[in-house]
Amino acid sequence: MKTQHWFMILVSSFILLSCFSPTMRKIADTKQFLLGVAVRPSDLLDPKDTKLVQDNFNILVPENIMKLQYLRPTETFWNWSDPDKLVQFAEANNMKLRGHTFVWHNQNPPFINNLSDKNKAIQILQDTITQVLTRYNGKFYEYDVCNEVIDDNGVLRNSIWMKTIGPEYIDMAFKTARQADPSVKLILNDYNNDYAGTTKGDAFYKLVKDMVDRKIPIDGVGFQLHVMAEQPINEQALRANIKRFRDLGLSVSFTEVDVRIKLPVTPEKEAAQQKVYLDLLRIAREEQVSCFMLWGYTDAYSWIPGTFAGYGSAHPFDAKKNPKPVFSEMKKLVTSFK
Ligand code: 9MR
Repeated sequence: MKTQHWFMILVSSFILLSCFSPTMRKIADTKQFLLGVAVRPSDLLDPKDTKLVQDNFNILVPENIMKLQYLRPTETFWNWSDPDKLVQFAEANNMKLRGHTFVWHNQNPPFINNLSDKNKAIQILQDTITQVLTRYNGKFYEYDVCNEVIDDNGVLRNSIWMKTIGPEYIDMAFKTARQADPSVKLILNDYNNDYAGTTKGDAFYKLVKDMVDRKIPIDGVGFQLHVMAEQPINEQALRANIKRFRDLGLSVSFTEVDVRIKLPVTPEKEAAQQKVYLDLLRIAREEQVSCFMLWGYTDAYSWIPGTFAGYGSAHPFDAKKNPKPVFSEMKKLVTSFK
């Protein structure tokens, strides 16, 4: 046979194989592994982005649209249209949803940033949570009720909620959420809370344990895990931390995973990044982490370069939205899950 014929056979087998190789979504479903991503409205509008999200993930979290700055920009105006579309999209595609977030020090509208009266602040906090969880009753798998309540020194952050209401705002938020929707898992989410034996990690644990001891309705904790390729995962400290929360009867979610690289990108740095992504995935599976969320899939829309000058390439798809080698390795790893 002529060389061209062999070439044609090879090309067609490759095309056939890639048509029939299961998607990451399918593999994750088969393994009963919740693998998700933070999405923007454009992910649900642009057909190319939509397909990518459908083909790879079985749980979604809104990157920004459910933050109060967007969801409730004034006391009387609610922007339900984007969250409604997200909820419909998730339902149509049989995906789960994480909610993010009610009580935070960041991305609040002016009417919240300007609060000064304690009773008014309590009313806004309770009303916001109740309205959202009434509208979307039973629709969310988990919700970040409070986000980043501990500051980098391991003490309660002096947010607008702390200033106006005092430390009891956290209990109030969880109790209100439980009352509004008994089915959603209520999560306390934070960054740099992932290792046992660090100032912030231990302060976070102490806060959560105290809530559990006092029977505040908290179901789980979120580790954001915005990490650096140059810093290998401290597996022992991460596993010890997951274990102590699970011993309290709580779930642990990896909520905002990305692995930034100090530019320029080199093959060595990509190898280090791959190790971090794979370590986190493996640990998540072995420790029965509730869900594994990527904080965005593509470098095209990344929050990293704007926040960490000199860093980038943090996501498993490149700026043209093509999978990087790290994503193929992640797919292999999920395929190998027992
Ligand atoms: O990715 C989000 C970015 O688009 C926003 O500009 C930014 C504002 O602070 O928030 C980013 O998401 C954050 C998340 O809500 C909470 N944890 C840290 C994330 C990265 O900053």
